[in-house]
Amino acid sequence: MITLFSERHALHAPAFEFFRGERVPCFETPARAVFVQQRLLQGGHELREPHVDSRAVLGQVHDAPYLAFLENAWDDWLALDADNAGRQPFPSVWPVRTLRSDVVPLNFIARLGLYSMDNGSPLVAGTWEAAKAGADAAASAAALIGEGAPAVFCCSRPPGHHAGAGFMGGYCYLNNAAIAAQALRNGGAGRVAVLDVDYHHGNGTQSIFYRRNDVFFASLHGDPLTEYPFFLGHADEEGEGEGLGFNLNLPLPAGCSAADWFDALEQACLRVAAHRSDALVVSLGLDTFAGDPISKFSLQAGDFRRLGQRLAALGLPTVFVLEGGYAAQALGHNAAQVLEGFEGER
Ligand code: OKP
Ligand code: ZN
Repeated sequence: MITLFSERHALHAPAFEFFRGERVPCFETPARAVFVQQRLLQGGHELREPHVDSRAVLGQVHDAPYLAFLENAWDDWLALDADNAGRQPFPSVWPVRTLRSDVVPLNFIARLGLYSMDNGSPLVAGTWEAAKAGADAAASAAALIGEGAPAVFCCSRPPGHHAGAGFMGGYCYLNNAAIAAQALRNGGAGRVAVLDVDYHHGNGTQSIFYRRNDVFFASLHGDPLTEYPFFLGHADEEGEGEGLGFNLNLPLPAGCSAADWFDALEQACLRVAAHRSDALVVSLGLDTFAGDPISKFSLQAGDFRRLGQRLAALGLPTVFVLEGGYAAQALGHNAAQVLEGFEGER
């Protein structure tokens, strides 16, 4: 499968995140993309550089003030203190209920909170450039689909599906799946479906399209009652206004079996088919793997092949976007199973 890969992903290599109240090494590492890149090269897949600048579509998916903050964040951080070069900033206060989010503070950490949903998205010097490379891959994938490619895989990181129009969160900065979907719309697809199979609910993607009927969003994920992102992803979220009926959440209990997961996948695929989309975007999180260190589903490599086969049966031009998957050594093989299952079925 045509795979888009940029070495620029490696510019985002934060040292720490917070986990269970402690500062620990990041789970979301450059090695993840390198394992996938290497396995796909071995498997004979064609790797290409992203060739489309996503700037215009970025402005359709994300708010301008958020984009400006993210692009300039590192320079602003350094301007405060040259020693900040060796420090990762984290937010510590957020404008939740009763607090105002309409006045932008001057304080950097306060602005970081305004433009974040959690403290789970470490910022480093290369964050913008790496995230932008992922967005460029998403826009490039849509362009290739427009030229007739049957399927394209974006081997990009950091992931994107938790990032909303105006905020980062959960290791995500720019919403690559939403960018691919919007770019497909711009390229002439009347209707697009986004299917999110990451372990975690794609709250950012859902919220970006929640009031729209041209992009159907479906997700199967760990129940937010117990699993991140906790505050979105319930079954009663069906869309709003014109978007009512164009959002489907299938929360599953942590620890559920592969059989239960495939039952939910089948429901999601039937709804995707009913939407009569012209193209499909798959938020391909592989943290549903049994060996994942932060997730609690139990898929094995063979299940990922079956996932690829089921997606191929939808018969749609498809953009795959890499999201989560933190068993880094297994990530290349698991990703390849999806892509090769998909191609074997066509
Ligand atoms: C991203 B993706 C917060 C750490 C919590 C949440 C997991 C993010 C998963 N301090 N991390 O959906 O794979
Ligand atoms: Zn995830």
